[in-house]
Amino acid sequence: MPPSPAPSGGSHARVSRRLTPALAPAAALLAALTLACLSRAAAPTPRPPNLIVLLCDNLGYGDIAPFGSTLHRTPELDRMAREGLRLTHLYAASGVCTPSRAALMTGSYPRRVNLHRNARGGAVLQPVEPIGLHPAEETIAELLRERGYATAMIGKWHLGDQAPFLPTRQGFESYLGVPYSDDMTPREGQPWPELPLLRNEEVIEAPVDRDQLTRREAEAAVRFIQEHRERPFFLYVAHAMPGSTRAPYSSPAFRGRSRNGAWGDAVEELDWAAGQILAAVRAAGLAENTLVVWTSDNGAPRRDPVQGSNRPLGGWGYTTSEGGMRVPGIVWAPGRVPAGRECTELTTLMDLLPTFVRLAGARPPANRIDGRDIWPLLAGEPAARSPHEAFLYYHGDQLQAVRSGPWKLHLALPARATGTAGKAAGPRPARLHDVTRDPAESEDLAARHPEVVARLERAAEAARVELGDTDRPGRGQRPAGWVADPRPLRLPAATR
Ligand SMILES: [Ca+2]
Repeated sequence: MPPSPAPSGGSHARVSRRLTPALAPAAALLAALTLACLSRAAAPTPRPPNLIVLLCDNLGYGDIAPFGSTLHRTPELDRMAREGLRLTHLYAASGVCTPSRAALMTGSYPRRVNLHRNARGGAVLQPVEPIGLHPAEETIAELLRERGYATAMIGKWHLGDQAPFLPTRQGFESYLGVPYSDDMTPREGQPWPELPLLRNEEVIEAPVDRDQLTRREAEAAVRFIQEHRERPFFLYVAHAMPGSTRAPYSSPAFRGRSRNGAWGDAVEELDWAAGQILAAVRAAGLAENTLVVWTSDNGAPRRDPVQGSNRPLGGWGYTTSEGGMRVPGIVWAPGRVPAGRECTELTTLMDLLPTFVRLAGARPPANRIDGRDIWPLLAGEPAARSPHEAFLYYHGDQLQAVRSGPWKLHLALPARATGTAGKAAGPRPARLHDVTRDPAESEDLAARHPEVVARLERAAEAARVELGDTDRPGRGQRPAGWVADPRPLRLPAATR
């Protein structure tokens, strides 16, 4: 059953209705802020670090040399990894774009913020959707901005294309980018406009020249860094590449240059972009006070012929396989994060929010979140361990697997949600893997370790109570935002 898109009740509360109750705790918040300001005045803290997230779209675990690619040349990321830390058990909270990005921005599982599916039960938000990330959700950008950070977003947002859901309404002082995926272009029977490039809330180009996206994103990031030497900043660059098309885009300087067709060209331009951004940080004299995270929103999807690689992980993007949800991660912060190390502890993109809040000395979010502070792991503290007792693999609304320590249990399911359109496949039995030894998930150890299966099933049940599963609501879910009259994003009439 696809979920009802009905605005009344259910999971998608009207934006306006949700904003009023926020006034009640305002006095308490004001008091807390005043206290925070007073204590800061009494004991001035050093300038908190600049924080940069570089996120790629659909780039696989095995697509870059620091994670084993011998096909793509990624010299800039090689250097970043030599000077920084590789997170080799880093998970996105979903195998698809919108839920993964919602989790990164809010530190919460997609079901918690109700962006685990679109208004028709499909996997990701489409153009002209009535729903988006609820304006009352506190994003990384809002928490850091409140702490005095300059904030900017560049690139693919994909958390709602209507005005109340845009990055500028979620804590970003400026925005330049495409509001959703690079393949969401006009098509028969849909109200989808030409793919727009937005500056803040205004369409400045449509259709945008997709060949130039990575280059322009990198140049805008460099400019932002140059202009913000004097003030701590949070910069979120969500590259639209290699993206969702059969022939990813790259600028002429990179096209036809790799050994892996259009996909490889796009990956190598993303490597160049990372190099430009790190060089700008160094040139601004900010290397000793900046932390950069480079990662991807989910694994490379299955394509014929093959494009990206998730090797040595099993499975493809858009699924709950390791290849779908484990992503490459590099953390670079010279002098703070020790160089040339690997972290094999389980971490997630949801952990960025609480970790950044700690580093910035910002206020933690008022609502419950699922991410944990992983600074002890990033700093290389020898006794540091994963703060996650269990990690949950949801596909759309369905809980499909749980990992704890080395063990991943694919739950027994009467019908398995699959694909990006919310379709269901037949039943499947439980399977247990030690994903630290068997990243391809080929050897089923369920019969040999019934006690582990039972423990992970208990963890799954606890997750269902809090976050829900399929049609069962969870007590910890919060509504998505909703608008009554979604409109396509178009160029202003005068410039069309
Ligand atoms: Ca994606």
